[in-house]
Amino acid sequence: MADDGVVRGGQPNDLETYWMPFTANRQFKAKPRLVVAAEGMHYTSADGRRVLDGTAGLWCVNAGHARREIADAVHRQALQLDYAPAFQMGHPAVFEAASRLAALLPKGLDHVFFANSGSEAVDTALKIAIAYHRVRGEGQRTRLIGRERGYHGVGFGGLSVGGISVNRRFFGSLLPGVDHLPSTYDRAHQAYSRGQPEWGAHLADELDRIVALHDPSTIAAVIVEPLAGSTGVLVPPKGYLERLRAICDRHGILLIFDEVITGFGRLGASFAVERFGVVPDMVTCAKGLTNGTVPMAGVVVRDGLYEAFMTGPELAVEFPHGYTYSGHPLAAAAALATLDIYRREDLFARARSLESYWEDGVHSLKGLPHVVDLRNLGLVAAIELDPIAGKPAARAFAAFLSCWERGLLIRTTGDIIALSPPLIIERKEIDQLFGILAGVLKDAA
Ligand code: PXG
Repeated sequence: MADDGVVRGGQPNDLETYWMPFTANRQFKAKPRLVVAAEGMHYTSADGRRVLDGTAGLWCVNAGHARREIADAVHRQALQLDYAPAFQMGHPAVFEAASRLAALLPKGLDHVFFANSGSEAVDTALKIAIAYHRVRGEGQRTRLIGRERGYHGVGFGGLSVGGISVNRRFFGSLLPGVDHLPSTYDRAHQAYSRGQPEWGAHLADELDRIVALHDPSTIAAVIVEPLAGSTGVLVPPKGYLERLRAICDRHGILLIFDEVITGFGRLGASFAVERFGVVPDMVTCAKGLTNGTVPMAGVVVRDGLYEAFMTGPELAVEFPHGYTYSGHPLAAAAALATLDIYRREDLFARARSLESYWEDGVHSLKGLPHVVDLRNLGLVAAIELDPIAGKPAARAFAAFLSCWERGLLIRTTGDIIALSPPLIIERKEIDQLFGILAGVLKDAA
């Protein structure tokens, strides 16, 4: 290890101690893939190769890696005010970060609760929903509705409303009183859609069935990802989100958009709220909020919800919830510097202007061996592969390893490859990305 603490070329001598998250630990430790540096669109591997980042880290480095303005802001903040108590105390940067974040969403979504991860933001939003109904005298509204194939992090709340069965099955009965909408995906009707599929708006009507079953007066909130990311990029059918909104309105049910992935320009607009023109009661976000540099997440809440809590004795804590590191000074500084970059470089519009070029790149893979679907929106794409019989996920994982060898980082889930590059990507890098992928898919056949 060099004086500056960065491992170069060598490898840490003990791979066993660290239990890696969502990783095949034994496979990784037998043949480690270490990154030691990053800049712009690229990682540097421990063996000194440049690797094109096709996934913005894990959907978070939207402005590209190693942005000096963010690093400097964090450094300055650490020297000036390293930590401020989050409860009963405040510091200026967190108030500014809240205002700047809310300003990216439509008027009315004007209050922000900070957390440190998407999982915490989701659990916070679910708790706000249930508590909101209680403070206004509808304490029986406790049910939460998620969606099959949804991902809302790994807290017990998010896991309960989530719908990825491999993530749920280890952990018992989870929260009671939860139900799930059907997934919006049906390959027979949607394969090779460019942008939003024409088919599937009617799947939102399943909410009416669930509402009738449980009685509307028992349901607190519906939570969905406007575009489902982790499960393998499911683009909402045209009209689907609009129908969900209308049904929630009819029954007094809160609608939560989990925008942990779709926020901060990923879909060529500030948020999916803007892209689709559908306004929920709460928006959860994380990842791109600080460009992945310092953990931070937020729940942006509609005025009426916040106001409902602001009653009772002035000395009382209105909502007994929060984290030691809610609105951490370093995270707030990172968020402000990140939001400055997004604005100065107009990165959300940049993503929108690249969308059709990106879309053509994605769909150029049609007809390659084992490709069964291609889908895209904004700077997101999925390539779905036919599984190897009896070996689910093996084909996509092999593609992941080949891409890594050839200098491209992709992400796979099951037999789906997901792509979500930093929004600073250039056309020639889009060509390179799909060129490497096409080669990998052809050579694997
Ligand atoms: N909600 C959504 C919609 C997410 O995508 C979370 C909540 C949880 O965030 P935290 O910060 O607790 O991880 C997420 C996270 C992938 C991948 O490759 C996706 C996520 C995380 C890691 C990998 O699809 N999404």
